[in-house]
Amino acid sequence: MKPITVTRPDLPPLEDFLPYLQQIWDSRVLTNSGSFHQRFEAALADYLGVSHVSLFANATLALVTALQSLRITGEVITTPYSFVATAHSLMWNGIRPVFADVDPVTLNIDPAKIEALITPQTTAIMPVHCYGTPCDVAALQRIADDYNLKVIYDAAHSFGVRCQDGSSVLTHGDLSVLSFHATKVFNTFEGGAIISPDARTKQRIDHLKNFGFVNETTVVATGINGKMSEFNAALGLLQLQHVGRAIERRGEVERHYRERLAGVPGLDLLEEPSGVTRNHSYFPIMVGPKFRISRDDLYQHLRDAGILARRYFYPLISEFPMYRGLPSARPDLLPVAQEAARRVLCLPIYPSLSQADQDRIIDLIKG
Ligand code: T4K
Repeated sequence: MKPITVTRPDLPPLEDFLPYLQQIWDSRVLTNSGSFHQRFEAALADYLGVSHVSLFANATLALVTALQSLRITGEVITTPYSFVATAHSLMWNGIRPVFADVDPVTLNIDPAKIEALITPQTTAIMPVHCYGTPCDVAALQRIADDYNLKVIYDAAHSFGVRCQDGSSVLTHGDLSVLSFHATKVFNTFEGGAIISPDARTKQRIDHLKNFGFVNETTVVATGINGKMSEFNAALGLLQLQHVGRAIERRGEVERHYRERLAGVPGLDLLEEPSGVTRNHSYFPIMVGPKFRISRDDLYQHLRDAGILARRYFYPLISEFPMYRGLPSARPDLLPVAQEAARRVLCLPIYPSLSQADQDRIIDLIKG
């Protein structure tokens, strides 16, 4: 039997994409801000309800560039409970990550833990809207305002997420970074974007992602090559037509898990944030000591049956060799993140997951 993976990319019918490819073949414009790049940027801004989008080849390059664009240096306070690219983007800029523990309900950075970590070297906060659950953006902004810090959101999981007031979660902080990786709710194979609040910031980011070029002969910064190609942009344009339905279908998968897994002894489900328009990007369960087997035994039990659930995010970023020597990486300083990493298991969730397969996963979990 074919394994069931934690996710399976959603793709449009191939024949719908062929006319887009034909246009690329005809024009021979493959990259460097061609017409698909421009159209996708505009369509995406419109879809997401934001004013300025800069497309990137992936979210990691976008994070590195976001930090460059705001000239962030010194120390940045961030979460250990994320994908390693969050902290790596700091290291690529010679910035020291300072890990703050997470909130036990949302698993996002806990604003109450931040102030004690601020030093004269602190220049910014880099929170993650983990699993697409919005951070406490108001509390984070208050701290940033009090201490004159920038806020750069790693919004890799947050495509299409809207706050209680209906605004896009991407409009908070100084910059937000999206990922369109194959494993994300919305994919362009590889891809990412920076959402900026104004045209000047977008312009600086657009220079930085194109080697610092302003025109044929002027280079204003030590930029990088972070551009998205026409292939990825064309796919993104087409994917926008389907993503609404894909998110709806993910919602149905999540509802079914919640119905059938509610009340299983030793299993906790994350609270659904009230009033938030969600994207159902991940479905984490927290396996506690009262569950009939350990989290790792459950992971293996599912694997043996061809169900490839994943432990996002275990190990914590702060446990990897390049981070574990940092003073803020001490496990006893990060008890909530430690426990989440020990307990979490992300179950398969994607639009084409059949109810029969889902029921098989649930039955295996329930034993
Ligand atoms: N910040 C955060 C908070 C992130 O979560 C991420 C990425 C980033 C930043 C960086 O974004 P990018 O630079 O990637 O745009 C995956 C992804 O590679 C990574 O993008 C993602 N987070 C992370 C949470 O998950 P792996 O090592 O688990 O991927 P992999 O290859 O094991 O894929 C998982 C499953 O997905 C596979 O078992 C099968 C399925 N799959 C995967 C790929 C790549 C497919 O069916 N098709 C595919 O093409 O990291």
